[in-house]
Amino acid sequence: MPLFSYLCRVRGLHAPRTRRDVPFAQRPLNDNDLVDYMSEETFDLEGKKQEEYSASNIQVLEGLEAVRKRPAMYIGDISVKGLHHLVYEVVDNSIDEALAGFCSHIEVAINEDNSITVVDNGRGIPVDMHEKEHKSALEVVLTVLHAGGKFDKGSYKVSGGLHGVGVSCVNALSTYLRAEVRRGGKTYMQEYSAGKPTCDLRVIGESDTTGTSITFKPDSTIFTVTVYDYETLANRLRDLAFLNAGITLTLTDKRHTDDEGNPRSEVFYSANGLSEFVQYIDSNKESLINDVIHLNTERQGIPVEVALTYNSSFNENIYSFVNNINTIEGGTHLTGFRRGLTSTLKKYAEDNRLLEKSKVEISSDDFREGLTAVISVKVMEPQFEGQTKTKLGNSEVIGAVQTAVSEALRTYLEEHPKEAKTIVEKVVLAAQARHAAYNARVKIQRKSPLCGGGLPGKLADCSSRIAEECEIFLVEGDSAGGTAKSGRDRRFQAILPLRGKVLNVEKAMDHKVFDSEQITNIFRALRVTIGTEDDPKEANLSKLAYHKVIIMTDADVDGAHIATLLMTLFFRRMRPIIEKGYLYLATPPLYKCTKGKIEEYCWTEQQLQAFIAQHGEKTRIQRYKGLGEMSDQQLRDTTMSPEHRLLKQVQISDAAEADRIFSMLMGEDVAPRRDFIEANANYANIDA
Ligand code: 0RA
Repeated sequence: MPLFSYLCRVRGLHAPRTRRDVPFAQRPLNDNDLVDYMSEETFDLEGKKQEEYSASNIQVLEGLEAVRKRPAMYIGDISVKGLHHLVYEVVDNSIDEALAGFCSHIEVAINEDNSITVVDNGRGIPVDMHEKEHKSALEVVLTVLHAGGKFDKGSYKVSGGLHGVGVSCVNALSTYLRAEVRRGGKTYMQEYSAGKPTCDLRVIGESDTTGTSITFKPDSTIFTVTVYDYETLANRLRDLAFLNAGITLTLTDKRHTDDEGNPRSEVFYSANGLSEFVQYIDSNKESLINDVIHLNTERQGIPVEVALTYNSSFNENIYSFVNNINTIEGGTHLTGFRRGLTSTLKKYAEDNRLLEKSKVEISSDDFREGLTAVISVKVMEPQFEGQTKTKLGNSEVIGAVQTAVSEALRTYLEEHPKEAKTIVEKVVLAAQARHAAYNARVKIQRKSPLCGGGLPGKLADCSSRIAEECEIFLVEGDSAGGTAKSGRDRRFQAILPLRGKVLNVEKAMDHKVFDSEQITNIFRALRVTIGTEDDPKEANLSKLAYHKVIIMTDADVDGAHIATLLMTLFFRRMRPIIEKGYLYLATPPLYKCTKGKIEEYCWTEQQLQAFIAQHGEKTRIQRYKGLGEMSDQQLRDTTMSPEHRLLKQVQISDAAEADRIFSMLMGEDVAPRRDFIEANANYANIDA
């Protein structure tokens, strides 16, 4: 497997979504490839389709049959994300029990058959008879939609997955579910299949402890992927440990054992919550101040926890959560945080006459350069808005976060004048750099304006102007670029050849980025502008000409490096392109095998061996060292044409983890990079 696909798939930034569109060729698929069949089969919760199914429809289709009929409506999708969502749904119930003060340990196990067991030491789900339903409370929780919080009205139930649908949905979507409750001196058990009980609730033993254990096996007739990804679950449990200080979460993978027979296992625990979260995120960066500013309080009945620090980079890095849900699109809590930060820092700097020597005007972005922060609020009735329903809308949260941040920050600045001065100096530098970048940009745009004939000379554009169907290949090297040009379908495929190394934007300041011809060519080809007066860092995609941006590099170490540099460029400067799912990696084959008239392309060593085993001796094996070795027709057939190619979609599953990895891979410090590559060397098939 090429180095880059490992780097971006298994860790924070991964490219798991492969399109099933290579019928004739063998493809590099194995259990670890998180295959997704999203486009046709998945029902999209967001967007237009949702409107067709209003609340009234849900009531008509009452019961768990509705969940089985329209699973994506309840858990988002039926592929990788939805599969992992089932685990979060069960764990969230245990987190609620912990937040209520009754549970301290939550254990998650991936069993050998890819079923999941979640065990907690809470009070145990009640097992007494529920009057109205004529069922045990446990059975109601497991078989009635949204029944989760019914018994505990007074409790503070705020944890909950994005869709907050409850454990009954998990039951509906599992071929098998077993619940064990330890409570009142006894152990109770009941089993289910597809949401229906297969036996009565019964006592199976005694117990001097309390707690709940849920084992479930996702239904493979519903989910397109049924193999759990360790890293994905580990990242979520790590987040939960930081977000809920004091709770111990463990993850055990029983599918793989080491030489001594021990399964892979990790414990996630944080005594200091967000303070440690921020340190973890910045662990590969050079810090600017030694402290993490941490506040944990309640304003207007809203629990607010914030931690922040500064590093020497030029990136702003804020992660926000509402009820333990990562609010990728931000919202009112983020607004409150920014206002509190800007106004307090500005006032401190003015009062102490620290801004006088800066000759440039300071904008609010300047206060956030090098900032890493995590914001976590708990809101009783959150209103989620935005494209992916991950933007908090509750307006009362603005003031709560703003005052909490202002007070804590003011106190910190007053008590730490040395650190305060360091931060303000960084802000002033950011303002000066921004002005320098602006000037550099004006210069470039005068030379070759972005709009009106400002396309780079090397771009071989496509003829269609419908962005939704257009693709651009960013191709390593002029010669491969030439092959790609003759192999493409010029109606909707554009080619931009890239010569030499791409600037590492992780280390470069803005004006250097806009000085790089390579990078400005990419911006101009895509018709992405960056740095308007209103929002100097935000990429503007309103004129984006292609909805597929495909990185096509050689399948060797250099190619992997170029792909990583390009992904860094998109991650740091055009993140919305990744978030919208527009960034892809092409996967050229490694071999072409020929036996008589039979021709097959191979992407892995295993496929090659399989071909040799099947066809015996006298097979001709052609090893592709680079894109340039393929003819235009071969490149089209294997890598470019939508009928046959395999594209990996680059996704950000966990922005904080992706940030850490990019900082490490692309930053100054060599040691952690070497450790990472060594640790993953068995995955990274570095070519001889
Ligand atoms: C409602 C009431 C009580 C416990 C729970 C729910 C509960 C649910 C889950 C789900 C996973 N683990 C859980 N642990 C507890 C207890 C009410 C009482 O004991 O008075």
